[in-house]
Amino acid sequence: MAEPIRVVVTGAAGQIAYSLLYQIASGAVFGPNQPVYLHLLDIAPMMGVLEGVVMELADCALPLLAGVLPTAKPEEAFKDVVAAFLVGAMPRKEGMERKDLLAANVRIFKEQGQALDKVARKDVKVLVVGNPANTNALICSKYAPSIPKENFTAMTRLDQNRAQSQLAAKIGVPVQNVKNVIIWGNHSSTQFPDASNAVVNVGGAEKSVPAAINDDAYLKSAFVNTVQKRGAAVIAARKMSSALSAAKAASDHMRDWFLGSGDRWVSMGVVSDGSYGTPRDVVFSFPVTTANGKWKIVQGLTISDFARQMLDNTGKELSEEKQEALDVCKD
Ligand code: NAX
Repeated sequence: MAEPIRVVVTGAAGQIAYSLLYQIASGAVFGPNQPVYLHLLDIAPMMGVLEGVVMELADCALPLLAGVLPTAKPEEAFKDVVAAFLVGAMPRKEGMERKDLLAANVRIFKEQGQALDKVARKDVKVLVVGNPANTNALICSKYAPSIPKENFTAMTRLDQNRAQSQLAAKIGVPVQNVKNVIIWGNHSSTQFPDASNAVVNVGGAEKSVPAAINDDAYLKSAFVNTVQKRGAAVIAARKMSSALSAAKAASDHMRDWFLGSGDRWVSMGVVSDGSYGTPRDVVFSFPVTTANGKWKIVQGLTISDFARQMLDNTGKELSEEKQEALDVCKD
């Protein structure tokens, strides 16, 4: 058995963490031979609830769970971690403007960036789930200058999984038969779910998804809208936001980053190098491949006029969010 690795989950008393912690502690993320020491961060008023989560983790009797540290102190939570799931964030309250939500969350991620910088391992891999995820990841990285900026990512894997599932259902194949669907841009309603390079295995033969579906209007409108609005549809039905699927997506993202994506592209929000004419230095979701703990943007794809418009639109939103966030950080 390997030595245990330290992994932190923030927002550990919340609903996404409630599913995510089991996945991490059962070996679904770091593999069946890798013990984990879980650090659980939440805010002070949630320590009672967190104690219940700690009890349940013990009651799961998981062989890979080497220990649990519940805390309300970021510097304790981030000490020596190799992986950080930053799930905790301020939820939108009634009457709160988007701007106020951004300001509240940017402050949290500034403070957590500073704490990571001080006490985490320099090779820590950070996944931001808490919204606005892309801009939170950017701010976190900015305040952790001793950690490479490639180590900060934002989650768009839930959007990718939603898109893949929609396409598989439309074609009538199992979900794993569809690959290389892309989420571009922001984890928001401006995101661009793009099936133009996706491929599908139908009865043993590989086909392009646009050829298999043969309905350009569907791929440009109903498909895009369904994926963009899936989060709202889940809230309308469940009266709570996506949690089971969000936790699964966070596990997928971190597992692929640590263990490799194989022959599949995966979408991750990463600090943009300007690829595909996107704004530099915003956290933009691209198709990437991962190997040996590193991600690489898939290059050389053809961008249609429609795609260009969609990429520019979501890029513009990210540039605006970045400016607003930097203004908040000045205070
Ligand atoms: P919950 O409200 O159930 O849990 C959030 C937890 O974070 C709470 O326990 C809260 O006390 C804690 N928290 C707040 N401030 C904190 C801080 N400064 N440090 C540590 N913990 C803190 O929300 P949940 O449903 O778990 O969602 C968490 C976040 O994920 C939200 O921001 C949500 O918008 C975001 N999502 C992001 C998705 C993505 O694809 N990137 C999809 C799912 C989800 O909507």
